[in-house]
Amino acid sequence: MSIYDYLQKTARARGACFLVLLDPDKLDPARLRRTGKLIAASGADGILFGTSLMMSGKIDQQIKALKQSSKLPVIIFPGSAYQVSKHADALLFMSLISGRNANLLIEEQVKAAPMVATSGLEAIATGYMLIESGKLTSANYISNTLPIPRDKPDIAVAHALAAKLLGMKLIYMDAGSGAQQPVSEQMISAVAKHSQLPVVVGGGIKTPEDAAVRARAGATAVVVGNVLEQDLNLAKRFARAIQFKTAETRKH
Ligand code: 1GP
Repeated sequence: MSIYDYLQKTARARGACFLVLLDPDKLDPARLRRTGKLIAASGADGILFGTSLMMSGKIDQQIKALKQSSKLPVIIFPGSAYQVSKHADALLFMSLISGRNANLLIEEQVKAAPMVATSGLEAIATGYMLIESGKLTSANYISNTLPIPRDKPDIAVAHALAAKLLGMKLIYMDAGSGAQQPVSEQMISAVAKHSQLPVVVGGGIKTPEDAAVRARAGATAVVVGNVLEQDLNLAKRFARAIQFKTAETRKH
């Protein structure tokens, strides 16, 4: 089964998928396998791997070690054309559609395309939107773009519809890593309902309650990064909150 189908099937069964975001620049090489094992033991549905900067240059080894430590799919969430590795299971082939920076709308994709095409990776065409989050995030600064205002779901819907008409298969709404405020449930439900595309949401999700609200609003996958970098033991609680159908089945 493709990763794209796996994400949708898992979301239908569990409520939403729980994806843990790992930043290659912050990974301790000595603990990589242990990190992978802990994530798998938490009940997560997959690992997203990527960063808006990239200092490490060792993504092949890092992804290999993660793949050896668990059966979870590793999906690359690239900040640039350099973040491609054939050892992953899939790659979000993203265009930053909320911005008007030609470099991130199409240029990085042109540079990466030959490598992605020969890698054998499943490339998931993704419309990536940055949503205003209360403070300047690295993603906004590095991308040199304006985010979509957080209280304007109609603007987000128009972007998602354009992405769908252009043939994109997935929408990622991101408030940016460490965002003050995560994407609102109103915006998530509006985009999911009108686009009928699977929606991934992340950025600034700090508690299982924050995550549960976003899963129930109609996200196909909820991404948590920063908070788990501080304490990976919290991952189990996030899994239970995001996979709300599983928890409901357990109660009955
Ligand atoms: C950022 O969506 C991710 O691109 C995750 O954000 O690190 O704030 O959880 P956090």
